[in-house]
Amino acid sequence: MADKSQQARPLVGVIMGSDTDLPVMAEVGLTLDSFGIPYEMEVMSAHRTPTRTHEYASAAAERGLRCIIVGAGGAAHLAGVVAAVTILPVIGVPLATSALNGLDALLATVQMPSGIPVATMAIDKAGAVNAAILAAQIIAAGDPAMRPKLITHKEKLAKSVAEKNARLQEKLAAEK
Ligand code: RP5
Repeated sequence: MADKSQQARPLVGVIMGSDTDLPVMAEVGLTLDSFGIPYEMEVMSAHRTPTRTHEYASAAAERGLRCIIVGAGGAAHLAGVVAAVTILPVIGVPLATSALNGLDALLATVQMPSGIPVATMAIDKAGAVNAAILAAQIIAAGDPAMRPKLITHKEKLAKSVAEKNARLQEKLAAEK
């Protein structure tokens, strides 16, 4: 996936603990692309590159990012560590990269102490997609141009369910 920083100033930081997280975290990029939101993407680790993580998180707000999406698996401390040093909203995506299938990452990401929130998504793909949609909603709070895109997104979802229901009704009618 291309780093969008060359095309437009990134509004969303997307970081992950390892390149092994990329197959799922690529969904964040695809969804941000669908909303036309410029982003940057980087691998860094709360445990393996703590200094880089601290530098990135502490500079993010001043660089103009509006929120940071963080994917990590296992003992997933990355989102919490980032949230500790930025005033930006932090969205955590727990990843099923360990023997515990993401339950470990979910609990590590969601169970933040009072005072340091991490908006924690579902494990893996649904969480990655929803993280990007939540980022769009955060941006829309201060950018009215984003709002029609979110309305269109909801309309597409409703249309797809209506189509599924129509297919089900046809099938049931044919079986009678
Ligand atoms: C976490 O450990 C990463 O987010 C990844 O999900 C997991 C395994 O990383 P690798 O050992 O594959 O680099 O920090």
